[in-house]
Amino acid sequence: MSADYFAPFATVKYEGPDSTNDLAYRWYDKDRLVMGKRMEDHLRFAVCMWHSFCWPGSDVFGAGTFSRPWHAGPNDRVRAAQKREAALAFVEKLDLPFYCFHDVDVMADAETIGEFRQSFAEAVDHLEELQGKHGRRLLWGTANLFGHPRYMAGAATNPDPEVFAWAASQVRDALEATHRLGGANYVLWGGREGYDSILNTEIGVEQRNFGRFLNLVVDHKHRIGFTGTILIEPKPHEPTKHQYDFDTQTVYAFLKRFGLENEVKVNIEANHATLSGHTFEHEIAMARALGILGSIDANRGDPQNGWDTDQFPNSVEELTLAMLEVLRAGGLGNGGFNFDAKVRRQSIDAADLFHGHIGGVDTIARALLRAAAIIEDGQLERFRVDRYAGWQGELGRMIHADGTSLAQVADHAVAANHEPEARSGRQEWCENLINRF
Ligand code: XUL
Ligand code: CO
Repeated sequence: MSADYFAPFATVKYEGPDSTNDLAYRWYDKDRLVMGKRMEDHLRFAVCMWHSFCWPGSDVFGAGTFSRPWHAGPNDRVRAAQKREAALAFVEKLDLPFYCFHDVDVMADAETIGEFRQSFAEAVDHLEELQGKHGRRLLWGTANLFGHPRYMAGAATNPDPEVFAWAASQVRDALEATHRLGGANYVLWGGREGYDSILNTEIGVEQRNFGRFLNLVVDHKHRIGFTGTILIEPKPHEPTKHQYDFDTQTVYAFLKRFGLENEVKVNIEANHATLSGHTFEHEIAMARALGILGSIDANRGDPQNGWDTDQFPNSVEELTLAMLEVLRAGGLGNGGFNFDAKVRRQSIDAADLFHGHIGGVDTIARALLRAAAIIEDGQLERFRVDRYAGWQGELGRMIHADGTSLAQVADHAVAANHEPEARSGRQEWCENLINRF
């Protein structure tokens, strides 16, 4: 039985930085108060089903390398149930509060739309029971609108409205399941919403349909009384060459165009941020500035590879900068840190799943401690506030006052008749300061 798969492992506990136990947390001390809030409540960690329980360790060159019991044969009702049981037991062993899934991650394979709905409904009943048994919660649910061949040309942006309707069926069921399971958010990653060749693509039609789909989803959320947040997960390329939800700013423009900027936020993934040519912290800071920071998919890419390698986070340096932005935003609200990360293909043991997650948890926990110390120290924050202080003064207020014209602002410069005083941006001072923590 899959429940036994993790039987040799004890529940992972905080043992502090001097622990010699590989299966302990050194920095994640869930009840420790950081800036007045428990670490567990700051971070709201989640384990994802797809990488850690569904992916068999295959790549484009070779077959699955993992021999988890539920991979030994077709994904039927018995094996799907084993997988669900193992997943929730694992999250409990890690003592993390949340998990995340796509519909197809948790259910048996199905042929027809009727079987699909039936199989998913059965899975949701079981998940409800398992959440109670293992004391775990759902950070977010989603529908997989990219894996099946019917979605090869997109889901909401497919040239065929019949495919759009199939996607609507999956999202209706996944959204209602998320609601029933008490999920905190619902995610839409636009898997194949984009295109490979402009020769066969009508961007205008696809964008309009994409906006229509999102409006229908938001409307349904309100009809069923789901109070969680709908999140879009930006990604610039892969699988399609041009993904429509390129990055946070692109998503914001899309939301504005379709009147949804107060309804939908973003789920920012570290590896997607770097694929778009941004840093992870840039994407978080942008979402904060636009008021749409929702949740985070924690992982990392490989600086030498241009694709989505989805490795577990392991750089405290990098995560500190991301965590500074999260703290400046006042936290993630009902979002959290979901490990959208997978162990490497040669990491075939159950222990490797623990090492991946423990390393990610400790990296992020340590980054939280550093970021909080930087904020509490106050020097960096004071420097930034001071740099923009002019905007609180007379000229700053005049520029923003209703009725001020370009000519009035221009006349200020003419009347002042002097070069503005140059001030250092002190980048190296800032970098040195960060390194002291
Ligand atoms: C794909 C990805 C997805 C989403 C959920 O790159 O990140 O797993 O997080 O569909
Ligand atoms: Co993701």
